[in-house]
Amino acid sequence: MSATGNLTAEIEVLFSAEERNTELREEVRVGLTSTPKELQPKWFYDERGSELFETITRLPVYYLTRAERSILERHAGEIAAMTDATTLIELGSGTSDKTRILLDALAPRRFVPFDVSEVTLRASAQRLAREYPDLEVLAVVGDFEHHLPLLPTNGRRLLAFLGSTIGNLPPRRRALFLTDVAATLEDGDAFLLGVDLVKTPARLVAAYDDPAGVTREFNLNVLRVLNRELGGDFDVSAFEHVARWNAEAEWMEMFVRSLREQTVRLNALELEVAFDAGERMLTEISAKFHLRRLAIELETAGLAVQRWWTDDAGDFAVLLASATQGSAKPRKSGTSCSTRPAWADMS
Ligand code: SAH
Ligand code: AVI
Repeated sequence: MSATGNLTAEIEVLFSAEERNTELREEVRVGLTSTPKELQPKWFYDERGSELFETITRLPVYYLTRAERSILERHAGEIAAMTDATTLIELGSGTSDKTRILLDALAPRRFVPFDVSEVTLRASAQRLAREYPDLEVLAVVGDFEHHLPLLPTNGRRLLAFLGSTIGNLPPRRRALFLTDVAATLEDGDAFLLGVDLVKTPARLVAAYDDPAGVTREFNLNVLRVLNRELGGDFDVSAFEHVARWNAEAEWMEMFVRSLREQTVRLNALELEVAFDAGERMLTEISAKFHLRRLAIELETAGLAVQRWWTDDAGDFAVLLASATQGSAKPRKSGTSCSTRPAWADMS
């Protein structure tokens, strides 16, 4: 692919539909037969789920996206000067809406949006390729908990993980993810992380239980995903949306709660699942952070925070980090190792 004049994005699939389906089956079986029951939030994001998330980002009560956008608008120039990256990689990119601020400031040669949700990724990558004709857009369908070692290595890279999506990982998986990020970074690469900060429970609960009911729809949509993809017969109207602040863990929790005693069948899993009246199934945690504690967490994983910025209200933060001295890998000089796909080192 030539580096300029591209109006179409290249798409690489690391997480195929078959692998996704296998993982969905395994995770849903484990989650629905556990006590308490739970589902992984990555299954929210079918086409409808991604659209609902986009609507959430525009809700007055969902301050996260606006706060992060304001930080990027104010500091993208500084971020660009500090990183001087020629490749911007975005994990959990979704529609890459705020990322345009970084693309404008950095003017990188290549953009790599990376997401588990193939439909949304394809559409947003094509849109970006048309909007930025000089940008090489290489979209990667992958899981950021599994596929970081396969990211393209060529050029100085800025690895962005925005939106506080890191908060959707429980602490142990978050630590593993950050260790993976540190192991991925080479000399001169940087990691840009957006995180939501601890604040009053009232504001947090309002952000996850909006009066228009969009978050409710987003949450319940996961049951529709299971109905469609696993031959389920969830009666979505027999469940309600619950959002609550867990003060001890300092995270928001979303559940779907069964309104009555009922049994749900998932044909593809040959599984029948009984719900008690009032029983809750966890569908998402969304951890909220304290900056200094988070900096220590990053340090433990092998990442040194260079700078952080917050919005005027102190609601949200964006941190810039690099691999700690001695842990950054030396930069490869365009060679590819045998376990990496050829495109990963492409110039
Ligand atoms: N970064 C965007 C979108 C956040 S929504 C923003 O700041 O607004 C979370 C995104 O992460 C969704 O697009 C979802 O499909 C993606 N995602 C969730 N789990 C993932 C995983 N394990 N691997 C890759 N992408 C994932
Ligand atoms: C993507 N993620 C960071 C969002 C969050 O705030 O945890 C998903 C979301 N859940 C409910 N509203 C938005």
